[in-house]
Amino acid sequence: GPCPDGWRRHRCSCYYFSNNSKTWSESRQDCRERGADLLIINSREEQHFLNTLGGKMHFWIGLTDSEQEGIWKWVDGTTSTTTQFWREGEPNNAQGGENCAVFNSFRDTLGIIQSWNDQPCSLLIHWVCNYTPNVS
Ligand code: 2F8
Ligand code: CA
Repeated sequence: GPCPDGWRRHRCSCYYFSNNSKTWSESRQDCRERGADLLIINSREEQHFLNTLGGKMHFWIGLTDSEQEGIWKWVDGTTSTTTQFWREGEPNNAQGGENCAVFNSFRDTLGIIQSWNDQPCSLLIHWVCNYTPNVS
């Protein structure tokens, strides 16, 4: 297939789910060494795909407001305007020190899937890399 061994394919993109835990920056570095970057979620469909995987659903995504508090940017430099995928009450910059986003899905009592949370970038968490192979 178009994705390397150990990667999962969904639509046109390849996904790598880490087996260990790192800080957000170290996770991003790992992805770059793999010719990818931390996961950017582009659509509701992609968010849904990730929600259906189950298992350990707690990983860094490529979204940070380190540059400017409250302005959430993807690792490709684009600004995220999505509010619908954050967990209720998030992002809250708890204790003034949460600048990196984790995908941390669970179903609330109404059956609504709650997902993203901001957490301190220094936490050691699993991560997901992704990239879209060129068609040639
Ligand atoms: O209640 C949500 C809140 O839970 C924790 O703080 C008590 C999380 N903190 C860490 O994961 C370090 C917050 O990010 C989260 O907003
Ligand atoms: Ca938070």
